[in-house]
Amino acid sequence: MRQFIRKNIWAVAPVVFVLVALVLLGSPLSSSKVQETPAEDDNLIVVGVAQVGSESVWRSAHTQSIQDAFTRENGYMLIFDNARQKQANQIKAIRSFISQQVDYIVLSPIEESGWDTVLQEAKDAGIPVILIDRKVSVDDDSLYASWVGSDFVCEGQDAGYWLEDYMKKQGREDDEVNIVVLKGTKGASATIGRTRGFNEVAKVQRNWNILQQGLYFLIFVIILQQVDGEFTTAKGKEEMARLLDQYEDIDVVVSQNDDMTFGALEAIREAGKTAGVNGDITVISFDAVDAGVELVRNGEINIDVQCNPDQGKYVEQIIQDMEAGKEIEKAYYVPERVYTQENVGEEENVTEGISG
Ligand code: GYE
Repeated sequence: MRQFIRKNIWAVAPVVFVLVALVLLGSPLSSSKVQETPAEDDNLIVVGVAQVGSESVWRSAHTQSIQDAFTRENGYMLIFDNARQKQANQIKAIRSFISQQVDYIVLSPIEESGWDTVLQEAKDAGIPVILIDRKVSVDDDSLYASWVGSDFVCEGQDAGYWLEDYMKKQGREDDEVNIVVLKGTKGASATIGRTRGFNEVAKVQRNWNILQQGLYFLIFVIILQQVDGEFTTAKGKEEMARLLDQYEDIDVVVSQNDDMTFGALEAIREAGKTAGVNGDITVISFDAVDAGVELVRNGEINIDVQCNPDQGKYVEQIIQDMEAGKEIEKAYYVPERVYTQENVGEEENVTEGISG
């Protein structure tokens, strides 16, 4: 009998142990305590963000502003995806946000085209999409709720008007001016807008100069050469080196972001030339990240057109407004300024807040 009991105690011991453990820990069979999300998570707004990548200093600041805005303390659960410069990755991220049934999707689209299908899928799932930074070109505008970003055309125009003015001030308005343009990612709103804005101003100058037609008395000549620098320092350097090799006499480089400018400046140095205020080549840049503004201060960059990366808080405000059932605008522009050597020390004179 004793032997029987000893034998059977060992047989039932694991079962008893499991039962005791279940009672002590709370049984997953009888209640849902195990792995349950903390109660307060139920109230968090879940936001899936599809970011372009981390190609530039500007992009890092942009990502930071998003992460600062969508914190737990502010009431959010942020699911952040870095697409590493591939539209296919962004589309995949959006589909995963849809299957996770997030409350909002925030998309910084790498390029403008190719979004109709996936944004329709988000719409069908009832998930509002808010665009940040760049835009999409879709047949149906109702595929996104709103957009927050920069006026890229205006940035390009600012660069063009500055150059026109600079040439006049230097008494060089009658000179031939050879310009090269380092363009950003193909098909991206920043590239399209900055190019369009600058070309608008340049085109007017071109009217004075149709050199090929032999009108030599029309004296202000702009020769534009535009190449892709993909918004990276490495590509900016490579393209600038190639251009310096190809063209003896480059007067101006328009570089569509600071990272490409940093590369271009290296290439200029390596070619034995000088850049900036007292240099051989006038340098126009975009973004105005801290290191860019520093180069304006020391004269290596002539003008840096600011692109404001601090956009997360505005998207967060849009979501709050949507939650409160308020009307929202289709587009919001962030405040921006232009840095030149003359004004670089001055306080920011931009107004806070966005304009619709
Ligand atoms: O200028 C560049 C970045 O879309 C405004 O993308 C953005 C641009 C920015 O990589 O540095």
